[in-house]
Amino acid sequence: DTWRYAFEEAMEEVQGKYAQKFKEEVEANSDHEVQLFPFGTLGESADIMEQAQSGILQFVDQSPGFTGALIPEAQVFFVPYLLPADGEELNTFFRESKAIKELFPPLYVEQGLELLTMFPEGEVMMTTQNAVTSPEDLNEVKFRVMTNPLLVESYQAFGATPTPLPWGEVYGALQTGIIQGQENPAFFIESTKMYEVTDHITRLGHNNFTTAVMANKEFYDGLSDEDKEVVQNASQAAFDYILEYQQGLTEESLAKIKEAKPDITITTLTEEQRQPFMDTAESVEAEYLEIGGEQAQAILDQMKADLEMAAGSAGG
Ligand code: 6CS
Repeated sequence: DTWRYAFEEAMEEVQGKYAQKFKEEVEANSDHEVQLFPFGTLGESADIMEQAQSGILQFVDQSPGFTGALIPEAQVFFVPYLLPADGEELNTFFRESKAIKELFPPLYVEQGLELLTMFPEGEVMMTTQNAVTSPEDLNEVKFRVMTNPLLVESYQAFGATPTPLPWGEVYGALQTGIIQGQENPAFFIESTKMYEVTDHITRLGHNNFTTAVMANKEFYDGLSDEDKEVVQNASQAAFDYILEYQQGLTEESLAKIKEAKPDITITTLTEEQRQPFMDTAESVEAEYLEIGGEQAQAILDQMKADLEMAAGSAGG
């Protein structure tokens, strides 16, 4: 069979690299073929998700940034400063999280999806047209966020005017001044040339970009045990590969940006400058419990337990 797999990024971006590895593994270990559909070939993130739910696609990569309306619990990834900045710790969390492996899958099943994996795509940074060192600097800044209610809350708490938009509209909206800022990991800022339409990059350490890969549930349930194993093994191999692939990627991407645009500023906020942003975490977390669905509390508690485990094992 030919299995169709769509994702939200280009072939040579992180989701594309993951998908290529998944394809390679499936094709090496079965008679199936995987056909890849990068961003733009089948529509926006919301479109490919619908196609995966309806079974037109067998696999989809959609980030929780867009899954919030469908699975409100997935908004937990937008509580600021919840995920650790440390790479080792972060990877351990994603590798072993019980929230991801046991609590999230039934929520995806309710939407007709088999959750295969979640993985990090790098430290999220702001790129803006004016410099940002405090929430005051975001006053009146229309800041693009993914279409996720909790992310909107978070940027409101940061002092900005959050503007949810699908990805395809972001470059143009910055160019025409409809928005004045957006956030993304460094590799994506570089590859999509966000630096052409913004002048300042701010690292406030508030998040890491999480994404998720799923299969259509009916399709997955209909596979033989052998094929299910092929899919699971390919997911695991691609997961290991993508963490490895990203070693050093943030700094390399920032260096490329600096080379392409020498007068861009790249500012890492000090602890003191971060404090007012960190102070919003409590209220955003409370909001998550309000709007994060029935399992919000259970997910948050388990995430925190998983993060503590990751902190312990990475340190020791
Ligand atoms: O900001 C976005 O919408 C996009 N950012 C990344 C890193 N991947 C896909 C997503 O659509």
